[in-house]
Amino acid sequence: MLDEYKGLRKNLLLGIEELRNFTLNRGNSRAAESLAEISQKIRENRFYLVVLGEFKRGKTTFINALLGEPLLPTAVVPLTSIVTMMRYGPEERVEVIFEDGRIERISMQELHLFVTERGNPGNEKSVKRVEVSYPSPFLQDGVYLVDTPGVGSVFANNTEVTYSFMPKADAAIFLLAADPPISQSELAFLKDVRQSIRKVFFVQNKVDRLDQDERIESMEFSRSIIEKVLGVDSVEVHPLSAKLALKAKQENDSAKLQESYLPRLEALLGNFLMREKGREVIRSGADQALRSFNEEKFAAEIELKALETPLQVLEERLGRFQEEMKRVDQDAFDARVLFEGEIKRLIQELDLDLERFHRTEVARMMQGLDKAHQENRELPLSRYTEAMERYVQEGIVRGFDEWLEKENVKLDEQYARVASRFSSRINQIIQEILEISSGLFQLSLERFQEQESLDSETSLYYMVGDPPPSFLIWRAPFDSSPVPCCPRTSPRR
Ligand SMILES: Nc1nc2c(ncn2[C@@H]2O[C@H](COP(=O)(O)OP(=O)(O)O)[C@@H](O)[C@H]2O)c(=O)[nH]1
Ligand SMILES: [Mg+2]
Repeated sequence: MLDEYKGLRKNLLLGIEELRNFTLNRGNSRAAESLAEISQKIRENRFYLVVLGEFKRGKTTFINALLGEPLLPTAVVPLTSIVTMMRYGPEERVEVIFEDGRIERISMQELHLFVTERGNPGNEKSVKRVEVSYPSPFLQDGVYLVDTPGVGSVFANNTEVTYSFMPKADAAIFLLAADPPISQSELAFLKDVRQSIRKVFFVQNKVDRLDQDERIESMEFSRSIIEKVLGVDSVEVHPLSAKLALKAKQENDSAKLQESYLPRLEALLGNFLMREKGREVIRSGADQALRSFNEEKFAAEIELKALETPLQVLEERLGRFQEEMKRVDQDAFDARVLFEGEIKRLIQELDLDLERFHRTEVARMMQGLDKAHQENRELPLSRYTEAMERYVQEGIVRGFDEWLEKENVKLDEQYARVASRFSSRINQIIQEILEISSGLFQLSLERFQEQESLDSETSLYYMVGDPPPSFLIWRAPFDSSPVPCCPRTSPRR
């Protein structure tokens, strides 16, 4: 068994090396770099356990709870904007790896300047990732615990960072929150996760916000919806209160720790890692290498075809292709203008809703805040702060969450209506391009058969964040401009 495993691993590494040489010879340095990363990961037997979920679900708090220290910054607003990898090291050490390959050692206190939206807005510091070494037993034997930016917030680049990491992951912990329950956009994200990652653990965090009956009901609700959406019948959802778990570990309070459900989850993850880690590292390495191989094969096939075709014929075909494409471009442009018009109308409607919310609810919240201040002003400072924080959490954050949830449902419905009208038009255009190119260049169509679906896979996501009032960001099929309120490309693998 061990020999078989070693043989498999050796052959896989040889295959990846051969492929890497091939990509280097073809001048594809990006593919070569990514193959080198895959190979290093297999050699070092690294296992990437990635924590995924929408913003504010408690991903970072969960990682802190697993490690038993509030190491990574958390907040009530979307905070993490960079992939942070926690790995084993005999002492605490933080390294920032920049896009250009530079590595800078920083202190734990400086971490927020690099990994948060506030400290590093829109990733202006060009950080590729941050690696934190920490002497936690959970991280021993090559386990990397990966914190990702939440998807679905106003910061679209956060979503893209998470999507680009997903294909590298060996297993995922998908965090939901007990309150609010699972949303449409969360389900759309989950479908994408399942396309890249085989093993996903579902965790329902923040169960401390619910009583026993509500907790059971809400977990059952999430379970049945996930099963329906993924078309499977054996989903398990694990309860958790990451916040309570972290507090319990810091206070060394074992009764509280049991109440947080973390020990059960730790045992489950520990078991899984012990049994499956080696196999999963090989399996996901092979998957990634195969994807890379298919891409190279396809590119080489095109080159070969071009070499076999006489130059004159090729130029003539290219000319015809460009002519045809001009017409298709015009069609696509018209569709885009119409679609954007519809989206603008939706945004205006949302702005009106927001204005209404501002006038009524925000005014009510401010009155509540004032009232809480009046009621608690005589208390000592620490109790005063506690009471005010409680009001902010219960009266304001919760109020926003409820409004967002309702708005999300309404917008999802309206967006789905607009999207279904345009998706068939887009698919027609894609089909035309495929037919033109396959007719002229005799290329196999299978590679392109993935059609754009606006209505089922795509949804809009938004958040009331720093840049109000028009705060929409779309996962739509056209533009990739990062400006809020503009249609943008749906992040894909
Ligand atoms: N009540 C409660 N709040 C939590 C829990 N876990 C996280 N939070 C809070 O949720 C907010 C977002 O947490 P964070 O870890 O930054 O979420 P992330 O965006 O998913 O990384 C913070 O205010 C946390 O204190 C939990 O188990 N219970
Ligand atoms: Mg976070």
